[in-house]
Amino acid sequence: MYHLDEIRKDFPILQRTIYNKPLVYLDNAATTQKPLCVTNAISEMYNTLNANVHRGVHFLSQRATDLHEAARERVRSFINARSAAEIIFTRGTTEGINLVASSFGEAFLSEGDEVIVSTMEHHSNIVPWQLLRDRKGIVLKVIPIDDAGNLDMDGYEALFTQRTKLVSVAHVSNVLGTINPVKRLAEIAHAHGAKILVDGAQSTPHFAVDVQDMDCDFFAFSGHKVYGPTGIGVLYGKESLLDSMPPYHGGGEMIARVTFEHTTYERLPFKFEAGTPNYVGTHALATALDYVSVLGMDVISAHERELTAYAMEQLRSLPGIKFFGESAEKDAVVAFNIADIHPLDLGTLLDRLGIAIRTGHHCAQPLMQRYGVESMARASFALYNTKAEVDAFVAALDRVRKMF
Ligand code: 7TS
Repeated sequence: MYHLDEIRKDFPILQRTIYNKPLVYLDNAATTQKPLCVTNAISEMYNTLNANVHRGVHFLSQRATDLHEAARERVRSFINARSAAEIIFTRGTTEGINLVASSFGEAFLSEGDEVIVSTMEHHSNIVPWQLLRDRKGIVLKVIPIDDAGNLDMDGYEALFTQRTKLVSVAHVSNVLGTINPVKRLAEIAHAHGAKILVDGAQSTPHFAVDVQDMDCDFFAFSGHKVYGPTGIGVLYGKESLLDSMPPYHGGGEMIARVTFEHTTYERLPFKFEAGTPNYVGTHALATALDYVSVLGMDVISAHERELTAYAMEQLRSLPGIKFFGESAEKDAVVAFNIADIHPLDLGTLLDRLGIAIRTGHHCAQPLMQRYGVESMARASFALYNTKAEVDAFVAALDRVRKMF
């Protein structure tokens, strides 16, 4: 059973008010709120176990190292990777994608080689490839989408040539909520001899992910979107592929032996983890993954799907509403505009009523261009949101709409 009242007690921030109104937090795609177990894990780590990892023989360093490496194993099982050597800790999705662009790009891409992304990508899955284009002269190709927000699969397949080396796509769009058919995308990429990176920033918080089943070559996600802390994320890569790639950053932790003439590198995953890792973050992330796993990803997913469908249904009754993203495969994100009201005005007025939504281009300007708008309003749901909150949101929206 899913006891929302109990679950909400785990998130202290949900008890607070904004302008004397109960907080209705619907900006979960930007970042999720943190359960007490996660914030406790952080303070406990600093208060009782803090020491740098992988270098001390002393008790605290060894204990901190154990927790850090246990967190890696926890992440491995969460996304069902084959080996913990395939789990690289990063600062977040953005760093993971930049790592691949830099390192895979260095090893395997040369002038004229092609990388495929999609129209619905977040800027963090566009700009790293453009930087690589500036450095190396690669070609960036874009999968078109239909009006409902589905990838055009024929258009996708038509993009491949002999020069296509990598596909990099979002698992779930942070604007449209579309759940992309990543397993099929991977099959097609592999049939053309290309690798595939899946941006899991918006999938890991919402449903169970299995990197072996989807057969992606890389998978990136952010801890802070899945109830963990900021500043920690994960890049998964297939071991043989990671092995064949050069380091991303140089420094401590990533070396085997250094002389002024020559340096050899550590084995995976340390080769890609230069410098003191965010071992407090990894432990807190593992705690967050435990939290959602105990609730059950399937149960979370069912709750959020129901809430999203309910929100769409309620919103549909408002005159002048226009949705962006109406795929049959849709996750916990609802992007919309209403009549001629500027989303910024909408967001500001809703905020005064205690309701937090996101407005703007959502770091997906090419997607805004696809729909011919500058900005959208977006409500996004998490495991702790309730139907009563959706009702409050819809009522507030109706009130604001009538003011214009
Ligand atoms: N990819 C997708 C699909 C995202 O939604 C985001 C963040 C990122 C990558 C980048 O993640 P980061 O943790 O490295 O910053 N998306 C959003 C959003 O929708 N609103 O704020 C951040």
